[in-house]
Amino acid sequence: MKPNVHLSPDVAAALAAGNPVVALESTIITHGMPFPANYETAVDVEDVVRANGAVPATIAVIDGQLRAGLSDAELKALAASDGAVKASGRDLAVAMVKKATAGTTVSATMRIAAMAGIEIFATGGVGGVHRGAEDTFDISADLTELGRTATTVVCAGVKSILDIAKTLEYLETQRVPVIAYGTDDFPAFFTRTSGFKADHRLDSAEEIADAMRLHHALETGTGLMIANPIPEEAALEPAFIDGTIADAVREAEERKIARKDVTPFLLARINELSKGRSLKANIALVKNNAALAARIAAAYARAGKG
Ligand code: PSU
Ligand code: MN
Repeated sequence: MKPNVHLSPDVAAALAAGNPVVALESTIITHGMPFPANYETAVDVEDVVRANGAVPATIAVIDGQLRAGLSDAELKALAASDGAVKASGRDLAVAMVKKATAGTTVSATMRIAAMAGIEIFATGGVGGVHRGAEDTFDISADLTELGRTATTVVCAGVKSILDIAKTLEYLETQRVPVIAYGTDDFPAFFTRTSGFKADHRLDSAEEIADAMRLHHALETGTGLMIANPIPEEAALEPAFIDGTIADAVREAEERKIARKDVTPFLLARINELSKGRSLKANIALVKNNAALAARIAAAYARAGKG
C-alpha cells in the first residue's frame, strides 16, 4: 500500500478539480536560507504562485507525515526549527518511522509530489555533480530522481558550487531534457549564463506545457528540467560571485565537509561571504521560478481540460 500524502484542503480541492498546482520544496527553508528570510520567502513564493494562477503546495515531512500544502503556522515553525533534518528521497522512510520533521530536497519533493499527482515543481537550484566529483563521487540524488520521476522542475540552472559541465552530461545520461526558457544559454543561478548551452530553448509557458505532455506521452518516465534565468536586475556580477564561490568551496575542502552537509555549508558560507547579496539574488530567482511554474501549470491544466 502506498503511504498517504496528507494534502491541505486547497491543494486537495485543486487536484480533484484538475486545477493547476505547483509543488515547492522545503530544504531551501530548513537548510538553504537563514531565519526569518526563509519564512518570508516561503510565504512570498506561495503568493507568487497564486498570483500567477495556481495553488502552491509546499512539501515537507511534519512529525513523520508526508505533507503537501502547509498552514502558515506550520511554515513558520518549519522555518524557525533547529531540529528539522534534510531529507532526500532515500531518507523519507526513516523520517516517517522516527516521526521526524524534515525539509525535503528536490529529490524527496519530486517523489512526494508524484505520489500526490502534482506534476510541476518550482525551486531555486537543483543539486548536481559537485566539483571534484571524480574524487568524492558527490553527485546529488536530485539528478537520479529526475531520471526516474516524471516531474517538471523549474529552476534557475545550477550554481557553480557544482561542476556545471558534468551536471549537464549527467542529465543527458539520465535522459532528462534541459530546456532553457527564453534563452539559448544554460543559466548559472546567480548569473544568466554559464558558458554552456542548454539542450533546448522554448519561449512560452504554453510550449513548455506541450513539451511536458508529449514527453510523458512518449513514456520516457523521466522528469524535465526547465532552466529559467535570474531576472537581469537581480543577477550578480560573475567575477564577484565566482570568487566568493571559489572561497567557499576551498573552505569546505579544508574543513573536510562531506556528503549531505556540503551543499548547506556552501550556501550558508556564500551568503556570509557575499554579505547577503547572494541571499537577495536567491530570493528574486525563486520568485521568478514560481511565477513561471504557475504559468506552465495553468497552461498544462487548460490543455488537459481540452
Ligand atoms: N542548491 C541551491 N539551493 C538549495 C539546494 C541546492 O542553490 O536550497 C538544496 C535543494 O533542496 C537541493 C539540495 O535538492 O540542496 C541538494 O542537496 P545535495 O547537494 O546534498 O543533494
Ligand atoms: Mn551530495
